[in-house]
Amino acid sequence: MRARVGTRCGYVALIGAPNAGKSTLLNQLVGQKLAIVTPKVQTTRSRLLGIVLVGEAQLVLVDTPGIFAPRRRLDRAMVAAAWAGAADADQVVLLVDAARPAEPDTRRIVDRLVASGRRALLALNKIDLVRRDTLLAVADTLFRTGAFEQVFMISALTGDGVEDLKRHLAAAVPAGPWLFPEDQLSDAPERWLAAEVTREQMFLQLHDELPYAVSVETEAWTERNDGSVRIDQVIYVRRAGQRAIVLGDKGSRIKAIGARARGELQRLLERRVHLFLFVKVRDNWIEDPERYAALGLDYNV
Ligand SMILES: Nc1nc2c(ncn2[C@@H]2O[C@H](COP(=O)(O)OP(=O)(O)OP(=O)(O)O)[C@@H](O)[C@H]2O)c(=O)[nH]1
Ligand SMILES: [Mg+2]
Repeated sequence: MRARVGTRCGYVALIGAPNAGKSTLLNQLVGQKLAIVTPKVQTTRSRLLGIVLVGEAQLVLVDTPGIFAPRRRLDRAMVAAAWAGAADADQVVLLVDAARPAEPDTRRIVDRLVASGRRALLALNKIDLVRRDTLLAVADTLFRTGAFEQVFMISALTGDGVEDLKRHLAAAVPAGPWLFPEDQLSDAPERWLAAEVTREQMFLQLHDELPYAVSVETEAWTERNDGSVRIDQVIYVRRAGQRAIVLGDKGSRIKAIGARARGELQRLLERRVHLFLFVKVRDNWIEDPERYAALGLDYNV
């Protein structure tokens, strides 16, 4: 890397209740879709870095799982990953869905921030859905908690207000050398991003509890001479009945999932992709330490 003067660099954690728009904001800030986004809660399961240059500043954005009251082991591991992301960061941005500001999850996070004495930036998100006077009232109520240094009103979806936040972050991270090469977008291996793309389709195309019973891992990645890549993935489900639903009538569901995921992968990798999906029943994947390691989560929390 070329030596530069006047550089700044820092970690910026994006935290918030499930569905607040953290992953959408990460993608908007990076200018490319890295993190998967769905209308369902608890889409993100582990930390993902998105890296972006703003003038002489390198922002290392940390997308985290939504913070909620954990029950299952997987939920506890996700919440621990979210708070760990915040603890390590130079700046913390709390995203709040402006249309649902009174969510208990948001309340809990604000209380914990106040207790820790750590001040965050408030990003009131989804302003495209809310009337201006309502927004101001919501911002005022949240600001009075004392948890925040400053308030930003944004739409992570349309990009409204995001430049402002980006500039503020660029000025707020500490002076110092960049931690990543200037063309690096993420710390996530392509194999992991590819598994996420398939998991996104599971969330979009399956209903009820099923997306939460699913885990996806890339098993093999084979470069072909013609420049294309063959990707083999395993979709873990917990019961035989779930496998039947994922496969669908005469394999129609898995075919649709594979077709959409393959399209997304070709866009992400910018080349031809051959995608092979296998559905395996592993009743206890949700209690299996090896699966947690594959997800980048800590099993023992
Ligand atoms: N209208 C509107 N929708 C948004 C905005 N930001 C995000 N969304 C939508 O909100 C839903 C959740 O977005 P995500 O980015 O997945 O939210 P998240 O906070 O990462 O969710 P988890 O990973 O489940 O914690 C998706 O349907 C997004 O398209 C916004 O500014 N405006
Ligand atoms: Mg997310």
